[in-house]
Amino acid sequence: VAILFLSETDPVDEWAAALARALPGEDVRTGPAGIDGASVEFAVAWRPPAGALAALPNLRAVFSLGAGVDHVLGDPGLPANLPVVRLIDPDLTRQMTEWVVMNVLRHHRAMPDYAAQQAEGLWREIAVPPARERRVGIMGLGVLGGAAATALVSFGFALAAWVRSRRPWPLGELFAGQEGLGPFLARTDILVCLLPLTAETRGILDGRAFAALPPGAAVINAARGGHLVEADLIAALESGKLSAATLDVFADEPLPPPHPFWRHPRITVTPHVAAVTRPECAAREIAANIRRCRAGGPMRGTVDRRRGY
Ligand code: NDP
Ligand code: OXD
Repeated sequence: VAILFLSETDPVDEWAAALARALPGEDVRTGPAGIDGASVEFAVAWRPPAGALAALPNLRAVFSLGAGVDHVLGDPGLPANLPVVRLIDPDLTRQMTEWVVMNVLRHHRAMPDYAAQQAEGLWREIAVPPARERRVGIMGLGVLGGAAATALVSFGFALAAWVRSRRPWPLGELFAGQEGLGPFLARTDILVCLLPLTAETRGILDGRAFAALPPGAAVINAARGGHLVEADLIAALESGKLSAATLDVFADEPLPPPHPFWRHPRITVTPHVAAVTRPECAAREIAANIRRCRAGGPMRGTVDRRRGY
C-alpha cells in the first residue's frame, strides 16, 4: 500500500478518486481495516484516531488534509521522527483571503451595526473612518496571514502583524514575540487571528488580550477554537470593550445548539468554512510532495515539530 487515507469526516470516495488521479498507478486505500500496517508508505489524514499512525511502522510521512496540524500533533503516540506535512495549497489560500477580506470589510463598514439597525427598521448613517485610519492587525503572517495581508493592503488599511521571528516586512508594522504582543494589540482596531494552535498560542485570545485592544475593537478568529477563551470574549462584548466578533472555529465543533455564540447579537458564526480543502486541489499538492520525498528532496510544508507548526 503506497498511500492510506484516514479521515472520518471528509468525503472518502472523492478523496480516493482525487488521489488516484494525482498519483496514477499508486495503491491508494481508505481506512485502516484489512490493511497490513507495515506496508503503508504515506498517510493522508484529518484527525486520525490516537495511535493510528503509530500502527504504521514504515510510514515515511503524514500529510495533513488541512493547513493546521494540531489534529495530528495532538496524538501522544505519534512516532517521534515521523515527518508531519501541512497543506500549502493556493486554492485554500485564496479561500482564506476571500473570507478574511470579506470580514475585515464587514467590520470596517459597520455591517454588524447595520444588521442590528435593520432588525429595528432604523435608517441611520454610522460614521466610518477611511481605511488608512483603520488599524488592522493580523496574528500570524504565514502562508494564510501573509496572503490576507497582501490583499488587505490594497484597500489602504493601516496594517500590522504579529509573528514569532522578526524580519523586514514592507506592508506594515511588524511586531514579534511576547514583548511585541501588547504594543501590537494596543494599535489594532480589527484583530484577525491566523495563528497555528500550539502550546504557546492556545488561549491567546483571552481577557488580557481584549483589555489591551483599543475600546470598540473587533475580533475575527479563523484559526482554531483553542485560541479563544470563550467566556472572556462574551465578557468583553457585554462590557462594550469589544464591539463585535466573527468566529469560524470553535473549541467544540460543530458548535452545540445551546451554545451562547449562536444567539449573541454581536457575534457572527460561520461553521469552519473560511477555507475548505478541495480534494482535487489538495491531492495535487500532496502528490507533488510524495514525488519530492521519493526523489530524496525536502517536502513543502514539513512541520518543525519542536515549534508545533
Ligand atoms: P503558517 O505555519 O504558514 O504560519 C504561521 C504563522 O504564525 C507564522 O507567521 C508564525 O510566525 C506565526 N506564529 C506561530 N506561533 C507564533 C507565536 N507563538 N507567536 C507569534 N506568532 C506565531 O500557517 P498557515 O498560515 O498555513 O495557517 C495558519 C492556521 O490557520 C492553521 O494552523 C490553521 O489552524 C488555520 N486554518 C483555518 C482554516 C479555516 O477554515 N478556518 C483553514 C486553514 C487553516 P513566524 O512567521 O515568525 O514563524
Ligand atoms: C485547515 C482547516 O487547517 O481547514 O486547513 O482548518
